[in-house]
Amino acid sequence: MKTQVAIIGGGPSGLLLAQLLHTRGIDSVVLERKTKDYVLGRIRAGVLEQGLVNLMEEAGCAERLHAEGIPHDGTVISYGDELFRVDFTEYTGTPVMVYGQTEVTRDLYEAHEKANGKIEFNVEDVVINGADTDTPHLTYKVGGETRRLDCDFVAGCDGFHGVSRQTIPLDVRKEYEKVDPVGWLGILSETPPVNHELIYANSPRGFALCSMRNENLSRYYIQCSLSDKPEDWTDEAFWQELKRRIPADQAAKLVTGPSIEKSIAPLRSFVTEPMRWGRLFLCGDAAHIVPPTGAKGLNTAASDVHYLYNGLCEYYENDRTDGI
Ligand code: RFL
Repeated sequence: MKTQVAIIGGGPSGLLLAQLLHTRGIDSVVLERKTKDYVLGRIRAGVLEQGLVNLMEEAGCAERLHAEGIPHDGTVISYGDELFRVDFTEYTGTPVMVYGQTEVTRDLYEAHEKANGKIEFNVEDVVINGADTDTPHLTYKVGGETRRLDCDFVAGCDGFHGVSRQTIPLDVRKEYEKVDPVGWLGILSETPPVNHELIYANSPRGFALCSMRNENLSRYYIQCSLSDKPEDWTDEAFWQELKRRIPADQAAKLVTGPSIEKSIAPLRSFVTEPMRWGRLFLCGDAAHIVPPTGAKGLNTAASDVHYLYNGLCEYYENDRTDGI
């Protein structure tokens, strides 16, 4: 098989890139290690900055986002019982949009399917060959059968645990990492959010975040010990601890309920360079991750996609290489 841009990873970076390239008539094939259901089931980001919203519009995938997303003009920081509001719209001129990553991915997959975009699921053993030549190709397995994909460029959108970054030789690659000595326990519950904007709470008992996905779906987090397991925390224990970390007036109106998802994420900051090696380009979590506390990961991933997409358009449309 041959394509112009081979995309490894069918997460938001990979699918967004594929969809944007499609709008400009540039062919791509996405290779995804997991099943579609698995990818669409992952609960992650929920705060979209304007740059990502613009890209979703450009990709023709923003209709539902505008209908169902909740624009937020600001956010609240609390310390003890004190609240301090930061007005994004006043300071930056743009709000952020609360819309789950699961929904972003779903919209991208729907658009990709509609456009007859090429994607292979359940791929194994992806190997990037000749990334430092003008004729790279990938080999991979599906159901035990080895396949080959020739391409002009490889976009490594395969997240932190993918193969793309590992392909860059160690004498070229530099990695910087900081692992914070705490965990980040998050739950999702079908309850109305405690506040109409996010509350980032600094308390002597540890950090907490009150976030949401929609009017009846809340996402709450508390800092926990790195050795904790999600099953160590009953829903009741979680709610009690959250209430101790947020201002009393917020705790009093917090609506609790059963969790429908509970997980602990490590808090890690990581960046690798270079992000380009020959014809291989890293995008998103493959190149850098930030702790989910900052709600930045998906947005920085989208920024990478923006630059790579524009560089590739310049290359294919105007025969220019300065963009890439
Ligand atoms: P992803 O989402 O990890 O997708 C990578 C895809 O590549 C596939 N893959 C492979 N495919 C083929 N061959 C291989 N060898 C492969 N290896 C991996 C994987 O199966 C997967 O489908 O990376 P991508 O696309 O760069 O997207 C990055 C974002 O997912 C990530 O930055 C955000 O989720 C981070 N993040 C948040 N970001 C925000 O901007 N706002 C938030 O509010 C926010 N909250 C969060 C977050 C991340 C969290 N994590 C990771 C636990 C909350 C949490 C809890």
